[in-house]
Amino acid sequence: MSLLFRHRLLATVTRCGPCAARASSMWSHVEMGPPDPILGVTEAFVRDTNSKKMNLGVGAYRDDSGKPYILSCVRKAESQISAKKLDKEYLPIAGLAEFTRASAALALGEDSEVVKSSRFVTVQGLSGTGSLRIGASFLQRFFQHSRAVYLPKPSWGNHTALFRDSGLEPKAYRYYDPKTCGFDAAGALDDISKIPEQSIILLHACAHNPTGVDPRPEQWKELAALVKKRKLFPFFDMAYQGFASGDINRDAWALRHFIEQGISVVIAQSFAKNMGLYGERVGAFTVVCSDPDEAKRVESQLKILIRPMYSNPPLSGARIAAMILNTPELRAEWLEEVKGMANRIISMREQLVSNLKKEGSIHNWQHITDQIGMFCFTGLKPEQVDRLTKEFSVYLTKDGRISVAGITSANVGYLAHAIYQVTK
Ligand code: PLA
Repeated sequence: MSLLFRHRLLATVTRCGPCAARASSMWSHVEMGPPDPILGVTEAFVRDTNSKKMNLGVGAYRDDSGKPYILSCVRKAESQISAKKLDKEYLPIAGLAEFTRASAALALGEDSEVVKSSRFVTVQGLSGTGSLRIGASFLQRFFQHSRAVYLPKPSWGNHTALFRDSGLEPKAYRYYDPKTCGFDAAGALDDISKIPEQSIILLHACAHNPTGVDPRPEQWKELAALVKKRKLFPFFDMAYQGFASGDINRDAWALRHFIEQGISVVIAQSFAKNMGLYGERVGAFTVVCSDPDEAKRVESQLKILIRPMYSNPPLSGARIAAMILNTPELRAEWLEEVKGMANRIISMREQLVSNLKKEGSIHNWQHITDQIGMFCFTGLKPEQVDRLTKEFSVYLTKDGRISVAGITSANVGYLAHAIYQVTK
């Protein structure tokens, strides 16, 4: 039936119904959807006219004057690229080779046996989200054992929708203990030991979002042993390499430990945060394989998945990241800048706690400094979050997560005052 004919038929049929005027339109059945739990916070923030307003919703790094921060290595890479007067031809389906190779080596380690023996494939993705999505589609098509993906509870809000929309079934394992505002090691091990064998398990490589709580190395070892014993298949989401400790190798330790234990993994990387390339959408998806031949076959199928989605990835951000990763001076400068960002966040955590004490708060806020990475899971209740927003124009997600990267020396006192007022 032609589309036009179907439309007319629908219009005729519905015109006889009770809500004829409304139903005659093509999209009358489309209901208003809710705003995004994270990006919707920014929309509300933008509408607020209070000069003291603070956006601690989205995890976007700000400098100490509250401004978006463009890394100096990024500026230099951009001008070097511009001087080369390069063309703007399509990239290959799998992306810029100089970028994907360097990205894999960054995650797996320069001396990684996997890299040296070429038993991996990395394709460029649209930042972390797009790389996760390629991975989810690949697993949906080729993972033979199960549809279920076990996510830590809580996890980044978008994980559930992302895996569900890719045809997988998100489920959960215990991760966070609200009583200690820390890692629920016993709960996690207990739940993971009951996950059906050969299921997919999602792990945050470092700087867990939203909690800021990571397992300690000996806890990671226990998790790896259990994952191996239960033959689970880990999907590492690595969106914050360098942001947890300021050291890219330290932040990759858990991922590398799993690989050293002989566990097969896939990895989604993002350069949004650690290079400040948010809007450039630079990321990568890697499958660790058993040999180079398998890697070639997996690559061919990844390309078949990508081609009808967006054909090939964008050029400019990948060029910037590749130049930084592959040019020793720029890379050295980048590592310093990552450390600088991580340190400013750590210092804001300390200042927030000392200001809360100064306000007279009697609560134990130690978790603010114990937690790591971009976020702090404050433990604030939804009513307290509402008050922070309504009375103080402090914007954060409903779950009480704050992006510590959005706090500055100038507004940390105001934030502490506001938190004190809603928690005293
Ligand atoms: N994975 C995790 C764990 C993340 O926290 C984020 C971003 C991504 C992947 C995807 O990032 P990318 O696509 O921009 O590379 N989380 C942010 C932003 C920073 C967001 O929600 O989109 C957050 O505020 O949680």
